[in-house]
This record gives sequence, structure tokens and C-alpha cells, in this order.
Amino acid sequence: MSAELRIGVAGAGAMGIDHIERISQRIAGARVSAVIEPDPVRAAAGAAKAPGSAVYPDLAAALDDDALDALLIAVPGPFHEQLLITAIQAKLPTLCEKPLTPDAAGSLRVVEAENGQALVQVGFMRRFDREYAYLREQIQHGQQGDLLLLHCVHRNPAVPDNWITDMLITDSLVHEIDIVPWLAGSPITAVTVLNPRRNSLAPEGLGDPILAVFELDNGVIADVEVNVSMQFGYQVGAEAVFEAGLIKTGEASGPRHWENRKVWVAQTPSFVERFADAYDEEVRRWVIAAAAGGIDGPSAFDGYRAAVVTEAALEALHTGRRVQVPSVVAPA
Ligand code: ISE
Repeated sequence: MSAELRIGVAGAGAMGIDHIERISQRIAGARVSAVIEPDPVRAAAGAAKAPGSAVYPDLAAALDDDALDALLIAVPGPFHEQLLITAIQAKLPTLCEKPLTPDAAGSLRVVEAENGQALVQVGFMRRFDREYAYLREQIQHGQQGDLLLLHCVHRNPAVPDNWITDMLITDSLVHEIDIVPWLAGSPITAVTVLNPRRNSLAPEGLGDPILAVFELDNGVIADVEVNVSMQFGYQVGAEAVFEAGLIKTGEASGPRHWENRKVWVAQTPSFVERFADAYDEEVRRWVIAAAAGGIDGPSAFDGYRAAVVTEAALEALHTGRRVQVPSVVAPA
């Protein structure tokens, strides 16, 4: 391996470009050596942000050219499994944007292919957000007593017109499906999904918002409002209710303005700004781990567990019933 970790980035859409810029401008010890993207316009846009990189139409071509030491996957979820299996066979440390795969069976195949080698990390970047990490520590220390409830909000300003209602779960709620058990230290055992009154500003046919209720093994209950047509900005956070106090995260912060008889603070426009530091920290730590051949964050098994809960949440949405989550056992 060369002195700098040579990263291949698969996918030069919005998220891929964001990661290419991050690695090229802000991450020490690594560079983007390969932009793996079949669309020539996107590929050229990605390569323009990564001086010295080469463009490949697929991962096999990049591997044939010995062009990378590690892989970052930022293509849509349905294409993850095949890339992951190829990367595992090539023993490439891989950071894969969420979800690991859209279905639990695919995620299990990835876990089995990995066979305990700890090569695959899932891009649940919230685990690297300072406020979430702080909240987890507070829950663990129990200074305000035991955690009882979590009220989570996940609000987007808008989503593309091609969104279908399932995507509120597979694309958005999946983050809480990962972060809630991580915060509370206990797995989700049952899910219910309710449909409040529909937001008329949502794209046609989209059943937005939803309210998901997670029951955790330790008795904690978490409710999550997923609301993706809120117009005003991007707001993600949680209020943790303890026996003797509360902690609230995700509040808009920064300079306060006093203007025209109003006081205001800017709201982040999208997840790119809201989680910019978390993405940086995630990739920075992954680069160090990948250079040593491993991961430092959510594993393929965490991705599989999230996929199992996602399927339960989809069933709860489709049936209107409370759905028990099958328990999954971590491989030895
Ligand atoms: C988007 O795909 C993300 O992953 C964001 O983190 C999430 O908050 C948003 O709702 C999704 O659409």
C-alpha cells in the first residue's frame, strides 16, 4: 500500500461528490485515486474534484488496474450488495453509505461473505455527531436517572417528486432505527407506524408525515416523527426523558439575530450542513482504521440489524399493526 490510502469512490452523485470533496480537501492520509461511475458526465464532475484520480466504469475495472486500497460506496442502495461482495472478495476495507442493503436477506449475505473479517462499515454518520455522542454518554452515566423515553424528530424541507411513502422508512427513519438502540443501549423489539393527517405540501401520493413508535428490550419507548415536506429547513434531534431531567439535542444554534421585532437563529438547510462535522469525523476515523485493514464504526452486522427492523417498520406501515422484530444473533 502507498503512503496515502488510495480510496475508490463508487458513485459521483450528490453524496459521492460530497465525499470526494471531503477526502480531497479535509482528510489527512488519504486521496481519491479512483472515481467509479458509469455516467461519463458525473464521472468527470467527480474526477474534477479529485486531482490525480482516474475514472472507471465499474469496480472490477478499478481492481484490475490495482487503483485502490479502500472503497467508499455512495451509489443507491439496490446496487450496494454486489459492490460489497466484490469488495469483500478483494479484501478491501469499505465504507458503505446507508442502508447496507435495502433488504435483510441481502444484508445477511454481506455479513456471511464478510465472515467476521470486519471489512465493512455502514455510513450511519449520526454516531459521529457530537451531540448524539454526548447524549449517549449521559444515558450511560445515568446522572439524571434511567432513560425512560426518547422523542425524536426527523424533518426534511422537501423531497424529490419520485419519493414513495416507503422511503420515509428506508431512507429517513433508518437513521433512527440505528441511532435509537445505540443511544439507549438496547435493541428494538417492536415497531408501530401511525399516519397523522397528511401534509398537503408533500409530493402527490406521499403519505407524509409518519409517526413511528419503537419498543426497546429494556422498556424504553422512542417515538419518531418523520416529516419530509416541512419547508422551513432540516431539523433532526432527540429529547431524552430521564427519571429526573431531560436532555434535548438538535436545536438550531449559531449567531442570534435581533431584527424587525423578531429574534432568530439560522436553521440548517439539509443534512449535508447539519451533519458536516459528523461526516468529516466518520471519514477521518474510517481512513485511519482502513489503513490498518479494518473499520471504526457501525459494522455490517449493525447494517443487517437495521435492515431487519426496517422490514418490520415497513410491515407496520403497510398493515397498520404493531410488528414484533425478529431477534438477530451476532456472528461469533
Ligand atoms: C437522506 O437520504 C439522508 O440520509 C439524511 O441523513 C436523512 O436525514 C434524510 O431524511 C434522507 O433523505
